[in-house]
Amino acid sequence: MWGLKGCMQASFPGVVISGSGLFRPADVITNDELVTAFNAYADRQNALHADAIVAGTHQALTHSSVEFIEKASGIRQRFVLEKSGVLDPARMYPRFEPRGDDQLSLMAEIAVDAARQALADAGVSGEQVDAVICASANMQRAYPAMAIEIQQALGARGFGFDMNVACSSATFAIEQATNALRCGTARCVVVVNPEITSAHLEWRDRDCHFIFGDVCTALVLQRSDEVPSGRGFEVLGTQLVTQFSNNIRNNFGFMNRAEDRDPKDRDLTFYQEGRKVFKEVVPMAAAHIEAHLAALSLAPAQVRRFWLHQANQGMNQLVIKKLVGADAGSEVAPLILDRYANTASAGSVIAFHEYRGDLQAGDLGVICSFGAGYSIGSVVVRKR
Ligand code: CO8
Repeated sequence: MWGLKGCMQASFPGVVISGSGLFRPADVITNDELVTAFNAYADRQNALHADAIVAGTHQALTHSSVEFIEKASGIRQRFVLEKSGVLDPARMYPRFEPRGDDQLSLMAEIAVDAARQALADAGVSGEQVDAVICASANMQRAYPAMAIEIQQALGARGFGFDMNVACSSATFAIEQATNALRCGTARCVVVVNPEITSAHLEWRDRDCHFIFGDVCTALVLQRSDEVPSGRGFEVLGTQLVTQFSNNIRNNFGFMNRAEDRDPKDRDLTFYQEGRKVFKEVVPMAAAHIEAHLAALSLAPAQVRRFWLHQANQGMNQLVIKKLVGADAGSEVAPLILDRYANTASAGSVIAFHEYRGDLQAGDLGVICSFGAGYSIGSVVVRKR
């Protein structure tokens, strides 16, 4: 069927996730380090504005606390690409050297690293790949698409494109890859999720400075008839939903200059109504997974593993309790957010990457993301 254009397959082949990869930065920031830096920043700001604070025209900043972070989120540390800038109280964001157009960009570099691991895991070479989807909550630049730079670096053929559905970028991309493979427009697709969250997190905001970490995940998806039996996870179904919400936003974009905006305006980095997100998204996510499984004539109790989005331990606890009465952090719903924090779209894929080796042929699993948009994506898989 090679060479068909558009959805022209007479019968749809099965699709298999045949490999996964994970790029993890070398730098780690513990909650202790994070809170020490934040509190030093707050003290500096309060000293700078001491008179205005006394006059009541400027609000004093309050200290952050490790206890709050661990209780409210379950996060204990995060990986970041560059920690010295984040922990510098006079700066509070990472330091990246600008690269020339003739150099591989940073986002492509971490994506290529994760993609090569996933290809090695799948036993596939770069030139066998004929589609690259770069799916992430933030792209390093407007164009050319990150995916095309990654495609070239991998020595892949075919096409590449970028897509952004915030925290659900990975699951939405898995559906696009699955559709391309079923339609015959591709035979081997790489999905990469480079999340450089440290560059668009507001590290100076106590309410959210602890939430995110940097990472890149990659998956290889292939037609099932091209993957040796007994390898990988067959995709049984994908289901996506979106519902508009202003509760998680970032207004950074190409219009800012024309709007004469101050680049330091608070709404030009991540901001959210965390409590509303928590309350609204938990029931949506649990109902979504239940409905998706029901559509496949499956019940949650038949699922061996849920690789859930990794934003907040309490959220996962409620979702998994509602579904199967189990605990988040148990082998049914492993947690990785204690070590990685929220890595936007990569979280559920990290959980899949780290907690899939023990599944036996026939075992069922669900990869599920939930986040900004709102957006929810689920992928039901069966170990081959
Ligand atoms: N230290 C000490 N106290 C604090 C701190 C802190 N760091 N932060 C807040 N407090 C205080 C508050 O001031 C408040 O005090 P008071 O009661 O006196 O007013 C109290 O603690 C409680 O505050 P909250 O109600 O805000 O705390 P919560 O218990 O709700 O916990 C969480 C906050 C952890 C943020 C929680 O609400 C949560 O996790 N919600 C879910 C959020 C979520 O999942 N968001 C997903 C967004 S990610 C996504 O979709 C991708 C976006 C793109 C990526 C962007 C990358 C940068």
